[in-house]
Amino acid sequence: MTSDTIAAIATASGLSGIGIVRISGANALEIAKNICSASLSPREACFTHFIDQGDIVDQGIVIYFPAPNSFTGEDVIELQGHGSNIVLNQLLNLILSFDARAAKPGEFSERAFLNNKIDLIQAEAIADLIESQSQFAARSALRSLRGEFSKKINQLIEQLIKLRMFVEAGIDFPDEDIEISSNTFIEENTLSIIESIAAVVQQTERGCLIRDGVSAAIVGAPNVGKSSLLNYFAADDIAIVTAKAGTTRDVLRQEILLAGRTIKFIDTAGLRTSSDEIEQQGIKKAAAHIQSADFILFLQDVSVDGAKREQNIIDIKQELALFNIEPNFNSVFFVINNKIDLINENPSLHEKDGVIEVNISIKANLGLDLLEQALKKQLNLGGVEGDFLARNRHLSCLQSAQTSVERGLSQFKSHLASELLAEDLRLAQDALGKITGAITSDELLGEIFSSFCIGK
Ligand SMILES: Nc1nc2c(ncn2[C@@H]2O[C@H](COP(=O)(O)OP(=O)(O)OP(=O)(O)O)[C@@H](O)[C@H]2O)c(=O)[nH]1
Ligand SMILES: [Mg+2]
Repeated sequence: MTSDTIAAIATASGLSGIGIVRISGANALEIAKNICSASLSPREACFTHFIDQGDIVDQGIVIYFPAPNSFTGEDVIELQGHGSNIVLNQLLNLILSFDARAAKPGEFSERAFLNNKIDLIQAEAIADLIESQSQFAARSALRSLRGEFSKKINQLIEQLIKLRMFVEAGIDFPDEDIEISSNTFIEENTLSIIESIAAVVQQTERGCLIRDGVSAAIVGAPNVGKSSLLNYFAADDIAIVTAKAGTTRDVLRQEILLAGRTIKFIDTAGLRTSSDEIEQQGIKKAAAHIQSADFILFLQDVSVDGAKREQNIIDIKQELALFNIEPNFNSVFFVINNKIDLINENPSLHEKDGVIEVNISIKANLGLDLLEQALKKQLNLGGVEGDFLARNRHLSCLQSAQTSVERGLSQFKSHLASELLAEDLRLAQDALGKITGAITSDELLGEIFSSFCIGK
């Protein structure tokens, strides 16, 4: 248990009906008794005056949550006053004039974690829930907060512990005839753990996409309508659109909500070999964004002679390679043939060999609904109802656990190296322990909680 008492304003600054100041720690109750006129009963909302040496600072509600049944696991007092920055700061300063100090960002959640009220995944989910940008992300963060992700990691850890027991028993008692720890049994169980980890890795990858949002890079030759497409989705004139090729030089980003999910559109400089230094720089900058994009919207102008229709992935990749761009191999490709108004064609959509091809006119507003539906479909493929929210940190720990177990299995298969397998299983368990916080370092905790808001 941490000994000092912390306090912070827990609500956002600004004008609001109610503002909350929170106190946590051993002195919380004593401080509340000093400043509240009401007598306090556990978990009861009491109307009170907040008093500073005889002066009434504000009036409101006080609630006392005695340890250990509080958010932090310590004595917690919540003072609900009026949502005025002046009043709330006065109240906070009054509290700090007793034996308490201002809380650091995330310190309430950190204490909840240190007092085993929540694990690290759940603590991170609190911050992610507060910061979520879409309904889908909020719902998924709530699932993590409710422990659904933690349960999966704990199940993997249990599976690993059981297997480690058998493997280590075989090492310690090699002469005993422990039938169940036969080589086949160990091999089969290790393989089954690898499969279980792989399934959670897949879900975690989706969880990271939910947290970070899906990115869609709009790519293509100059003047094909890339910036017009960005403006269409943003429903605003974010990018300059002109008939002059080479208009966009910088990378432009816009987050848009589609089907309850956040999608980050990235407009890039038109790809062409140019002697203009600014344009070259723009293309270089675009490359990095295109390489990491989840969706690549490859735009072309159908009215231009020689515009290749029915592009396949190989053609597009070859074209991008000319500019040293190698897209992420998981990227979903959309070929968007724009300006069909100029050749009097009807909008349409085809899916072939992993490429989604849509014929549209941004100017004449033709086929944009088809494109939007195709994007929504891809977004939904990426997220299954029941997904939880995850961070890249979780994914890399899971991947490192996966690598350890795979290495252990291959050494066991080729050399019957039980000791090496046992060590790799231990490493895998440690990696998973870092996700839930069973194993932590001060550095990691500092990094995680410092990104929280104050009062949480
Ligand atoms: N006829 C027609 N013109 C279009 C259509 N979409 C865009 N345009 C025009 O094409 C020109 C180029 O559009 P932009 O959106 O600036 O093209 P871009 O791909 O961003 O161009 P750069 O930034 O130079 O690479 C502008 O004059 C647009 O009005 C369309 O569907 N039909
Ligand atoms: Mg442009």
